[in-house]
Amino acid sequence: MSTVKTNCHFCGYLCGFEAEVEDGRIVSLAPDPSRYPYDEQVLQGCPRWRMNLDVLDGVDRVNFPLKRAGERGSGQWERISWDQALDEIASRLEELREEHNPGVLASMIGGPHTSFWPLHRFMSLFGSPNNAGIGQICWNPRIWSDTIAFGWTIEPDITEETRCLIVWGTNPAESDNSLFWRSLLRMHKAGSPKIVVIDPRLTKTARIADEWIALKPGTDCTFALGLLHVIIEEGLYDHGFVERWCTGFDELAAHVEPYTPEVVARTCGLAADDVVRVARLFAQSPSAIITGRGIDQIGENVLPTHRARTALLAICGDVDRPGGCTLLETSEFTSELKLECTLENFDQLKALSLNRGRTPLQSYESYERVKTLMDAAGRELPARYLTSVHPDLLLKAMEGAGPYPVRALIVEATNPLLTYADTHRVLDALRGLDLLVVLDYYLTPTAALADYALPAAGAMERATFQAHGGVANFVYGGDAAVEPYYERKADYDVFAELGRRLGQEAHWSDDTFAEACERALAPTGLDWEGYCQVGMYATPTPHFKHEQLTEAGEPRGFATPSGKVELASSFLEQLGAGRLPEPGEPYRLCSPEMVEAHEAEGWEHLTLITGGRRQPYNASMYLNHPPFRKRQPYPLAQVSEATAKRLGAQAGDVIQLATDKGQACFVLEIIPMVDGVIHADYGWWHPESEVRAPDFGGIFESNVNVLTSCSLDQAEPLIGTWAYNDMDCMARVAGSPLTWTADVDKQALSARSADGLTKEER
Ligand SMILES: Nc1nc2c(c(=O)[nH]1)N[C@H]1C(S)=C(S)[C@@H](COP(=O)(O)OP(=O)(O)OC[C@H]3O[C@@H](n4cnc5c(=O)[nH]c(N)nc54)[C@H](O)[C@@H]3O)O[C@H]1N2
Ligand SMILES: Nc1nc2c(c(=O)[nH]1)N[C@H]1C(S)=C(S)[C@@H](COP(=O)(O)OP(=O)(O)OC[C@H]3O[C@@H](n4cnc5c(=O)[nH]c(N)nc54)[C@H](O)[C@@H]3O)O[C@H]1N2
Ligand code: SF4
Ligand SMILES: [Mo]
Repeated sequence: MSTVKTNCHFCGYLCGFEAEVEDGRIVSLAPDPSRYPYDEQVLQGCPRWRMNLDVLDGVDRVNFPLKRAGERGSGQWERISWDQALDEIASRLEELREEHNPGVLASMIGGPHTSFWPLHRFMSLFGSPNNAGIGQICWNPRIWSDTIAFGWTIEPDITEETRCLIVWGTNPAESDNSLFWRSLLRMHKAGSPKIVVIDPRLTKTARIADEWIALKPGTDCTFALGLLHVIIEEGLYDHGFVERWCTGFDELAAHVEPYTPEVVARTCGLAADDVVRVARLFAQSPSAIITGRGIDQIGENVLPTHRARTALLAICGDVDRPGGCTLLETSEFTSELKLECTLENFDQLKALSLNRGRTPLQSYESYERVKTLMDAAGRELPARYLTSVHPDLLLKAMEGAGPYPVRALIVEATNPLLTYADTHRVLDALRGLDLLVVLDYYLTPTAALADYALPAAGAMERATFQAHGGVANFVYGGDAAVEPYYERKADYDVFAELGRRLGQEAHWSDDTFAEACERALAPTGLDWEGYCQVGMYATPTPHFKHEQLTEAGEPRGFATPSGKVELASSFLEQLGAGRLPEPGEPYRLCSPEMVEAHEAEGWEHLTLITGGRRQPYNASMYLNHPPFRKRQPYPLAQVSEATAKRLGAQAGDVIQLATDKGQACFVLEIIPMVDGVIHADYGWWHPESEVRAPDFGGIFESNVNVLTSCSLDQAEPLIGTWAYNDMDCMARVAGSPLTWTADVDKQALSARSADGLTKEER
């Protein structure tokens, strides 16, 4: 028996564990607060960590490489060796590359479940730019907007000095119910900083706020322009910082002039005084803003909202100072950019990029321009995330609508039939491929379609190295506790072995992921053992970096074309876009004809928001864990009391939602939220059923992405962000029950909606 330090990977914290290992198997786990995040309570408050051993050896894990034996999706598999699987995949990829071009291969990833640079390195060296992921609807708008405004990425810096914290479109009580949620509770109890929650729903987080701003979905940019209007008109901005460090202030002031509190209140469904109060609260410096997918997933409004956010921080003097936000440091360990090897093949990738001419910011061309600015400032941004292919363009290429065919796909750590937009379209596209390889823990609905379903090693079977997408000098994680069980392989090993078969040997000299991480860490002077002992490498981030003097005796400033914070963006102007943030239109999923026909049959036309996080699940994962299913047995949709009345529905009724794309059903819950809006859960399927054609484990019953779309026609035009919020749908009480609803306890449902907080939290 030995005791080994290792990590959980059920969420971004990667909490430290001590594992008791006997004969290569973990027999017990205990929290290890001596390592990151150094907090016993994180583990105590977490419903998931005890599940690690169940998942590690769960009965439904894929443990051996599987090859499709029958028709695609028939559920018939043949167990094969890794050598056979990788030899066959490599030779098929080589054939396809020769027949077409390297872009013939695409990849899809999901949330941050593993390190994705090995896949990206493999893709770069293969010569394909076609990696798709969640970038456009998650990380990229923030990274791009910060880079355009400040010349680098920022992170909120919430300290005792912070006067006001805006929690914007994020619900950490459910999505981050550990460390950050507990700090919010502490702030709430201390009465400082003042907490403003901007969310159409009265979430658990909103309940502890000083101000709950219940605006209509998608009106966030307008709201932000209203805040700027008040702050400028009342002269509450930081005159010194604006004069010394900002460009375009007069333009911005003129631009926000029409956004009076009254005008803004009408658009957002608020009172004019709400705008004024929040503006005055936020103008007390320093103040901070934390954002989430509430505003990352509102289609056309995403980039403008983030740009207005950068302007708010800048004019209030909250940039690069304690209590406001920090400009992150470039990593001393090897950057994501170097690890992913994009620069090796940059011109070829650029030439084949499907985004070319379609999403001018999310493109190799824009990346190149940013890179010139970054090089001068000694900074590096990852390229594969910021150039990732738009799913609409990728699906078109798979559908045969050019500009060249995409015929093969590697799916790593994602379940696109549940989590990508437009399930029917994704299903048809994946079905039509020549080669589909899925690397996952489970035979998910997506894996059920694969030609090769490959068994991924998970946390504790592989090292972890969480490097924040490469934009900070901060990495955490630790070592594996055991070798992978059965024949599972760590993601790195799969791509290294595939790469070596395809002429990439020179780039895969490290035998294991841990060795590759050790090499990446080397420039910091910390060795692998040291890293695994403390669980992290980080250095303090100094403030006021823009004022530091260079060797030439000049202040460093900001890495933008003007060297200042760009309130009006010259970078975007060069792309032919507006210099200032303008609100956009909502994303429509129902055609006027559909609305008319459904209304005639008694359906209601509502604004749709989706995927609000909920413990204990994570997207489409853990539905196979019986204790979790007991805790939350069915998918929910939420409306306000008034909207429920309009629908003629009560809590616990089954509600049917429809768009031009399809339909999905949920159990209704009534909560305080904006009227005329419905919020539906995401990720729901039935892992307990047979996962194969035609319904792939029940993906057509309550899968909200059957309703959604990623069409570029309505997306934000620079990055291509589509929508998971601020859409529309038709809704009515369903005529028939759901397979889930045997378990609905109507009384518990109405009691629960009264107050989401526990006694201690209140
Ligand atoms: N339990 C659990 N935790 C998770 C995950 C999970 O699946 N389950 N997923 C992880 C992942 S991948 C991510 S990206 C993070 C996301 O974490 P968060 O960004 O915190 O996501 P949510 O908790 O869904 O909070 C988004 C909030 O935005 C609100 N909203 C919707 N539309 C709008 C709008 O138009 N404007 C505004 N202002 N608000 C709006 C919603 O009501 C919701 O409360 O969570 C991570 N944590
Ligand atoms: N409608 C709607 N759609 C959304 C969202 C929404 O709010 N609304 N949110 C979007 C967001 S922000 C995100 S991040 C995505 C999340 O989308 P996904 O990441 O696709 O969601 P998961 O269901 O968590 O799928 C993760 C899969 O990875 C597997 N896995 C876990 N760890 C590993 C690993 O280490 N290696 C490998 N190879 N596999 C692993 C799991 O078994 C699981 O099947 O969904 C997006 N889609
Ligand atoms: S799921 Fe829980 S234990 Fe695991 S990393 Fe997240 S907070 Fe830590
Ligand atoms: Mo995400």
